[in-house]
Amino acid sequence: MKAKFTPALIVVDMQYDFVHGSLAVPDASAIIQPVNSLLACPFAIKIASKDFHPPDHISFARTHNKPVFSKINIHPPRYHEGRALEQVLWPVHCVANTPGADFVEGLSHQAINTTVLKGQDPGIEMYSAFRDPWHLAETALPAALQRHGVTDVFIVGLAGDYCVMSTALDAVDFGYKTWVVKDAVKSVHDGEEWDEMERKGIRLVDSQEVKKLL
Ligand code: VGL
Ligand code: ZN
Repeated sequence: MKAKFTPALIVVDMQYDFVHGSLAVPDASAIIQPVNSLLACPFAIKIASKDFHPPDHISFARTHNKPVFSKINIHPPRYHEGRALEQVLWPVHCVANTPGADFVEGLSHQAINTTVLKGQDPGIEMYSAFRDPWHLAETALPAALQRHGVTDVFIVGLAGDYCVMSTALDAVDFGYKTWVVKDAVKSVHDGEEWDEMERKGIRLVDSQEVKKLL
């Protein structure tokens, strides 16, 4: 008997600020076309995430009067358990309800069935589209995947070394067969994220191979 195969496409943070704006990922506009070609494919569900921060978000250097790209330790919110995590301080980016948080121009966003927001709590950084790093709260993504009986998730978008990798690692933790489409991802610093994902059982593929699976 053929194993059940219900694929979901997860489009991570294809937003103005990560392509052309304050936190532009190198060469990010080059993945708009490959992402669009996957958005035209017959996935059971196509979900996008949006980074969607308040103006005083904890991940912004401005919030702390510190230099951009310096690092601090951040703790779980008051009354919660969990260890401190090292946090890179970013330029202000993807402020909720501003143009920087919009989908990048040219993205086939009409093909997206559901959009999940993340990073809305001022005190919590959230790279994964599934949940916060201390696993205190989930976005709408886990429930949406479950509702559609998804078996396999295919992840594309920005940034490979932050939100894409965290989302892919959580997809494995949630029990999904997890694929990252390499030619539809760009990173802030291209480096060890690929090896780390492969070590965790994530399958790295290119979009031509994905189309043959669908
Ligand atoms: C991201 C840095 C800060 C990402 C989000 O989408 O990878 N990176 N916030
Ligand atoms: Zn962010």
